[in-house]
Amino acid sequence: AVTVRPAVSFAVASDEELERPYRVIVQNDDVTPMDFVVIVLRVFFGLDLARAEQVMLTAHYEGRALVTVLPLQEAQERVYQAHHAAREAGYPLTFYLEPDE
Ligand code: NFA
Repeated sequence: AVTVRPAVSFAVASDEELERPYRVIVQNDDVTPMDFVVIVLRVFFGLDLARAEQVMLTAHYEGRALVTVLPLQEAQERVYQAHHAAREAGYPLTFYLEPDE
């Protein structure tokens, strides 16, 4: 039998790691329009309008805000999609992840 090993094993997370909860944080910037931030929070992270506006304003005034907590893999996928949409629109909107303990 042929055993295939990942060439970069450090980049491969275990199933357990992929399930660990991570905080998705949105970072303020001076360029991305407020309306665009609200749309991204609603479309990619499922926030309702009131919550999306609240999170956007918190980031705007405090520099960053908690968006949601998701398993690592899902968090990574949604951040990737949100970054893709923002770059396509020409905005620097940035999300990052941190382990939720
Ligand atoms: N600070 C941005 C503006 O004034 C709005 C923004 C909020 C951007 C939250 C990124 C995150 N247009």
